[in-house]
Amino acid sequence: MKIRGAKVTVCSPGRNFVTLKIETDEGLSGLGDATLNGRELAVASYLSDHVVPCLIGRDPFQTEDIWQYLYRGAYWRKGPVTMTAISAVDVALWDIKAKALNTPLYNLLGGRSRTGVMAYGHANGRDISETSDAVAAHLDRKFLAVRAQCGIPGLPTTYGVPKGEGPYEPAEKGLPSEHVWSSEKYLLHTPKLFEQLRVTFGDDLHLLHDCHHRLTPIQAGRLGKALEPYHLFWMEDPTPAELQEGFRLIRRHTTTPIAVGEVFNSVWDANLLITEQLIDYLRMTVLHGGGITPMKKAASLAEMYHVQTGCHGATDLSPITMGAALHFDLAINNFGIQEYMPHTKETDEVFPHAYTFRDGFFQPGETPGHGVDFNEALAAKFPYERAYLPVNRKLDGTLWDW
Ligand code: KDG
Ligand code: MG
Repeated sequence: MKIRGAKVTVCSPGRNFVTLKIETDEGLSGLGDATLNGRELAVASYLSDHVVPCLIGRDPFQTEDIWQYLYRGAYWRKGPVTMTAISAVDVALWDIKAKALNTPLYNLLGGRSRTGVMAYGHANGRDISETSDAVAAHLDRKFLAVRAQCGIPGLPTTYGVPKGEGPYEPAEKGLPSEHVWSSEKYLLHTPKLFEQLRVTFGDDLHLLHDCHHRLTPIQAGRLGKALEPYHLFWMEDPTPAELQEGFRLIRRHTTTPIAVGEVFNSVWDANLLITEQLIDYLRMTVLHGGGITPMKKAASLAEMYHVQTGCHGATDLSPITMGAALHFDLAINNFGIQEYMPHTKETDEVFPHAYTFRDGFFQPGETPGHGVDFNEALAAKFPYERAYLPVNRKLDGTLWDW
């Protein structure tokens, strides 16, 4: 079998997605997601202008060699644009291979290691009572794990909290909006949220929280310590992770488990975090982490150091990534949890998929490949729309992490 061609499509059925379809001379095709929130067109160009011409005529079964060709062969290594593009190719090739062998993808990754994939949903609210209602709504839908975020008194808007009606979507149409931030107000308020959630919902529910890189390590240590009585499943992205050593300081002060890595694109972003056991969950995905090929290796390294996976699964990861991630989650031994945010109805129609959710767990489905399709005709009705993540400033105007 040979790769005959590949096509990149950018569409916006509610938000922007970049999709790669690789076609073979035997009529089989595979799909990969190449979406990089707010930088979609850069990855589309990287693929069509620089990668697709190099794929023609190659054997799609050579997933390892093609991955190395695109990674080592480019000379310029890593970076979110490069690694998202490589991932799209890698996931599409694994999809072709599984389809050719007429088996669901998880069978090529080790087979089933569990009966289902536990996922957490997002409960957001403008205040503690609204967040509490959102947690209750997740329990009604049988979620066993919920991430809780809420507005902070004294701040007009907060990350993770929808501004208007409807579900939360991190990117906003047009140029970036601006949020205001105060770590001091956040640190005072957040323990009150979790105290109330434990009083209302008891001890069994898994509760998670995302700090979104906004704290210094010592502030993160303080928050983790304050949250210990509420035994969180994890505290996510407590501090920016470019300085991996910074997590030593957090670890010295708290036993609250730490998850990090949704912005990582290589195992080299997490080597110290893993080998020094500075984190408990690695959030890197098959999308931004370069595909299934390197994620298998990253997960194996993590397994040796008691680190589990907790793949990023926000709305800017298309259903193709969700499908591929669920096969990966089902197969590896050190799976921890999978994030889930519902896509719009239009997105689900553009990407019909085999995965299903029931009683707290996802199933990737038994369709050969990763089980996610792409309706190109429908996608053409939703052209690209400029959209960005908001930027974040401290009360005095200093640009801060968001
Ligand atoms: O692209 C960025 C979003 O996916 C991110 O803001 C969502 O932090 C996030 C999360 O944990 O899902
Ligand atoms: Mg996050």
